[in-house]
Amino acid sequence: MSSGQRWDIFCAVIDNYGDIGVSWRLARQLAADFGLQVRLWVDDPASLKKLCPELDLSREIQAVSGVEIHSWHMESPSVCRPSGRHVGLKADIHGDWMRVEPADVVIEAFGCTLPESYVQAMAARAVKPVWINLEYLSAESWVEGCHAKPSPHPRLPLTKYFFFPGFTRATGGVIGEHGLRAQRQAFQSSPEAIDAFWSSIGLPPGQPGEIRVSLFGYENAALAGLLDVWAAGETAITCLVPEGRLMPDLHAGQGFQRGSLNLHIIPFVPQPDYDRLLWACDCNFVRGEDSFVRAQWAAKPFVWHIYPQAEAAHQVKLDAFLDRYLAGMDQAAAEAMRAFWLSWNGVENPNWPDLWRHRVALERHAQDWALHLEESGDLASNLVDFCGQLHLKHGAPGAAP
Ligand code: TRH
Repeated sequence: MSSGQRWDIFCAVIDNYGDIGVSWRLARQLAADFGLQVRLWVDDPASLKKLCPELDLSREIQAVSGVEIHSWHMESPSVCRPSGRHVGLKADIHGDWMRVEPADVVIEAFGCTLPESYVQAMAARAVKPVWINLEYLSAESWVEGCHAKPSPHPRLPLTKYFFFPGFTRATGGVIGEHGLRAQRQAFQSSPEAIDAFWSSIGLPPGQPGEIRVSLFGYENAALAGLLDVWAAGETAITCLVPEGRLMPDLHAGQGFQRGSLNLHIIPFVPQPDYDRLLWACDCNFVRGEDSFVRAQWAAKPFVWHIYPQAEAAHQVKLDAFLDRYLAGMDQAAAEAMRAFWLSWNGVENPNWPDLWRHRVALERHAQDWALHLEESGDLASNLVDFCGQLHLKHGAPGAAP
């Protein structure tokens, strides 16, 4: 894939910030690290604005961070995905995709369903675009067998490829920008940079002996119990909660002190600042997919609240990740971490003291894991390589193999 090549990413926001979080991060990396011309089509620009405050919601098309962002408008009633989630079919403001020239590579994020007339335009191109369906991240082993598999279109001369993020070399890897480790290490080794970051979100510098925890999430039945344990504990805990649904009655700048717990509501910050928050904290509570990956790159102990799915399908994914992540960790620490994660994803009271007494082992393992992630290759690089290989093999990359 050559620099200057055109890529389209389509993103339908189902809920929360994961779909757009992944799409926006990938779009920025493809533009910044590979010099590609990227258009991001998003059906809910207001969600993107939370992660990217520069976005002007009054404009249909605009360039931000090297990416051309387009509003993508609802055309017809929603359809049901196999996952049980409802998603709309979309068109542009004119409802006429035949006037939009498809890019060289087209990414359909999370099976969001491309507009039919856009697909027709893809098929009409002399050199067919590479068509990628970017799937959700999972640590399950079946992912390796399905990654990069082709699916010929039933009627048109097009092939869609299923690209699975994952944690091994036989998968697509996870998103990780070039130079990320160096950026993180420079930040974490600079007390001035860390203090400047705290100050930027209205917090004083950390105090000796204090533990700083970021707590991003949505409704969670285990929250009250955890706050009680922190309040009753002997160690000073500063808990930073991004403004949102976890504590809907409190707003940025508000908070409370209870026993050893000092809780602050902090602003929901742009994606690059969210990284700094994860890098600066001692432990991070994260969510769905993108914050989960960023916590791994932060190389700090973390706790994942997985996106809940029907019939507890998420439980299998959670176990699969734990099995992979905990392999090679000190056994007592691994058991405490598994128990804590399961309780944070259920309704039992999470046993914080039992987890945190393994702090040193957790920290060491988090650093090893971040290095292991790098070995799997990052998702954007893997995607660019994959599309380049198709191009070499077939000449017309999206044509049936
Ligand atoms: O919000 P999430 O739970 O998102 C999702 C969606 O529910 C989606 O439908 C589902 O499929 C997916 O999870 C698995 O969690 P996630 O993925 O971590 O997205 C949050 C994004 O918000 C992420 O890009 C980080 C970003 N963010 C900021 O940029 N600033 C902030 O202050 C915070 C707290 C988050």
